[in-house]
Order: sequence, then C-alpha cells, then structure tokens
Amino acid sequence: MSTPRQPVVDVRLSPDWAHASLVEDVRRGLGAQPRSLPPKWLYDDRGSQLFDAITRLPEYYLTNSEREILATHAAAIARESGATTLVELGSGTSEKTRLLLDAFTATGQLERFVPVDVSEGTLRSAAQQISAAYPGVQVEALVGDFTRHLRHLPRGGRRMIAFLGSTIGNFYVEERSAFLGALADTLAVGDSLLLGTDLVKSADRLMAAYDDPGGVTEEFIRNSLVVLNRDLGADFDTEAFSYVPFWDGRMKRMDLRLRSELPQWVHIPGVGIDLDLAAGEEIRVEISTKFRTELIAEELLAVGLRPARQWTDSGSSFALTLAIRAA
Ligand code: SAH
Ligand code: AVI
Repeated sequence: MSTPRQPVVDVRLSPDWAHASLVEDVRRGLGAQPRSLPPKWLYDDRGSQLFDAITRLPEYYLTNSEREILATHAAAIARESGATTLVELGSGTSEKTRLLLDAFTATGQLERFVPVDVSEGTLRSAAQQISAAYPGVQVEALVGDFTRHLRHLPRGGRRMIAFLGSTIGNFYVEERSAFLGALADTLAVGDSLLLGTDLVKSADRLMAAYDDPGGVTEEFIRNSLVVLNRDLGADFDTEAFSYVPFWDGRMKRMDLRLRSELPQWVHIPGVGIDLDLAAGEEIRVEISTKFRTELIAEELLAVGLRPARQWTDSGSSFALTLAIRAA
C-alpha cells in the first residue's frame, strides 16, 4: 500500500512582506480620492469564512452556475487541455475544483495540482484535504499573491491555469489587461487558461447577489476595516459605516462601498496617516465586473491566448472559457 503524499507548501508571502504590502496599499488607496482598498485584504481567516458563506447563499448564483458548467464539461476540459499540471489561482477552498480533479484523474493524466492563494490557513487546509482525496496527485501549494508571484509557479509538463469564480472581475480594467498579459507570459505555447467569468445580467439579480437580506456580504465588506484596525492599529468605528452596493451600468460592474455616516478622524498608526472622513464620504472596497462573452474572447486574444471553447450554464449566467497559449 502506498503512503499518501503530503502537500508541499511554498510560502512566498512572508509576514514582513505581507505587512509592507498592506501598508503600501492602504497608503496609496485610502490616501487618494476616491478612497479605495484592494480586495486581497478581504481574505483574512474571517473573510475567507464569510466568502465561503456567501457561496452558499441562494442569491449568490455565481458558484452554482460555475459548478454546473464544470460538472457538465470537466471531461472535455481535461481532454482538450491535455494538462498534466493543474494550477489554480485564488483557489480558496478549491471546492468546485474537485470536479476538474475528478475528470483529470479519471484520464490518468494528472501529476500535479498547484493551488495558489494569499489566505494561508484556508490554502493549507484545502491542500491537506485534496492530498488525502487524490493520493496519486502531488499537491504543491503556493502561498502568494497572484499579481506578484506567478514566476514562482512550478514549471514542467503541460500546464492549465484555472482562474475560477470570476475573481478576474475584481480587477480594475487596466489591472486586468496587465494580469492577463502576465498570465500569457507565464504559459508555454500549448498550455492553457480556464477562466470563469460572471456575465452581465439584470441589475435586480445582481443587487440581490451582493446585498443579501442576512447581511453576510455586508459583513464580508465591513471586515476590511476590521483587518485595518487589527493589523495597522487603526481606529475605524466600523459601526459608523453603512454598506452601499450599487450597479454601475456604464462600467458594467458592481461597486461595493462603505459610507461613513458621521464625520470621523481615523488614525492609522501602522501607515502613519490620519484620515479626515466627512459625513457621507465613501470608501470603495471592491468592484465586481460583469462580462459579455465576446469581450472575454477579445481580451484573451489581445494577449495571445486563443479561445478554444466557451461554455455557459443553462441559465446563461456565467461563462467558462478555455484558451490556449498561441505561438
Ligand atoms: N476560486 C474560489 C475562491 C474565490 S474568492 C471560488 O471560485 O469560489 C477569491 C480568492 O482569491 C480568495 O480565496 C482570496 O484569498 C484569493 N485572492 C484574492 N486576491 C488574491 C491575490 N492577489 N493573490 C492570491 N490570492 C488572492
Ligand atoms: C471573489 N469574487 C469573485 C467575489 C465577487 O463576486 O466579486 C467576491 C464577492 N464580493 C462580494 N460577494 C462576493
């Protein structure tokens, strides 16, 4: 009987590096107008748990729609990618990814799974569980920032990078094209990208998905201030903020903000800045862009990734695109 292999965990996000990066992001984002925060700081342990709870909300259709596509087409994805290494960026719990792992192991082609995430606790626990469930697959987890650490992805074999959940929608448009370009540079000719994207739909349905009656999404967004209070010694009065989600039809994105209902002086000693927030002033915590299928194909082609297949779920809510790195 063979002993199950232990996951290898490569930590590129040392506590010092992560802290310096948080300080820099907060200085740049909160110091500017309009004030904003990058979404990667939403995923401390509590934030990761809250996101997991969001994926189970009946209004948050994204996860189930993508799961339906994976359940239907995972075998075709395994076949057409021909990948022997599956990389997953922003993998979180890798729960839906099991559908891919099942299909890739059924063909006998999969040698290695490389989940990548900033949220170390969630990643370590997912890596353990996947190692135990797929003993024939070497799990090489990477604790890192996918905007900074792509060069640390293991090389060799035919690779497919999965970027699921429409996490690409959380980038601003210029960050998105830079990121897709960096992904294309990382891939060898014939390697592939599997990209999950949420599609444009009615404002009512989108608002319901991002403003659930139980307030889970609100708590997830508000948790960004809890992170700043804890990690930077800030003194945000988190209860003095209200949650303001809205659909920006021009930019085709949900815009998720926190509005200070009172004038507040906020000290952020870890960054060495003070914020003078007026009553009604807003901080943009996250955007979530929604796509048209043609736009996705255009953006991929522009960086040398040739869309080979595109699938949607039965409700046409969500798309998965398999693109191959062209010569
Ligand atoms: N792929 C999962 C999780 C999506 S939530 C799904 O489809 O359900 C977004 C995930 O990306 C979180 O686990 C978060 O920790 C991770 N993440 C966000 N920004 C990141 C970054 N810059 N680098 C690496 N991981 C990041
Ligand atoms: C991870 N990301 C794709 C989610 C989204 O839908 O944009 C994060 C999220 N924010 C609020 N709810 C879910």
